Amino acid sequence: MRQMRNIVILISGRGSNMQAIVEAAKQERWPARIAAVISNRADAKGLAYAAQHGIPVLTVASADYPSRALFDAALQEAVDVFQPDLLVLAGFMRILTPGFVAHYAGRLLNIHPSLLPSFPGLATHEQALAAGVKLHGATVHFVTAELDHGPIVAQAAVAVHADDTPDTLAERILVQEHQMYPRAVRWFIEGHLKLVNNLVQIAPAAHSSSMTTSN
Ligand code: NHR
Ligand code: GAR
Repeated sequence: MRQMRNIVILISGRGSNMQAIVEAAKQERWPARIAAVISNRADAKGLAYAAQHGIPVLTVASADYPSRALFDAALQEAVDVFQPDLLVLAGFMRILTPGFVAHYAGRLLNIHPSLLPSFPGLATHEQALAAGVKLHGATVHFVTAELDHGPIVAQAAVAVHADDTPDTLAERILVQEHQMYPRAVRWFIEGHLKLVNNLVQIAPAAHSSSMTTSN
């Protein structure tokens, strides 16, 4: 039997992407365990789901730390207890310091709710509506020091409707996120994802063994 990989997931809120990953790992019998779910906020709703599913949960409260460097040091210490092969940001809302990002280089993924490189940062659905784009979506990327600029792993697009609000758009994109993010995490766990000249390559075997996204 192949060695089980450890996945640690960082959240700040609802945790629906974390939940999608937990469910896919179980249903598809990944050679991986969700070793821990860690939040930077004690009130993150997603912690209850993870705890109910027997996953170790803990909070490292960013509000308790006087600087980003001190918070990231505490977070890194908490994460490394679980010896992660992969660290997954799932609705995690704190910008991470270059030192933290370097420690997890090549094993740190994020899902961002826009078609990068358009609309990095916060309030992406408001940004998309203000720009009048007809397509919007989400991007899975490796995390680098430069916010929302790391190598792109996968993207899913949805149509923007004339009567969309930020909430209706977010809801339509979230459906795609829940399909795309577990698939990307699975590719990584199975060793099908690699970085070549700072671009992501995905082995053909990974593509053919799972659905492709289309809208
Ligand atoms: N850190 C680095 N270094 N690089 C990335 O690409 C990162 C990152 C940390 C988080 C997620 C990202 C997103 O997908 C992410 C990518 C938070 C903010 C932010 O401005 C921006 C982007 C992302 C996450 N956070 C505020 C801060 O001062 C706090 C906002 C809040 O607490 O509500 O950290 O969108
Ligand atoms: C998701 O749409 C995710 O892409 C986005 O927040 C939502 C989190 O939902 N992430 C960010 O905005 C990161 N800054 P979830 O907690 O239910 O997964």
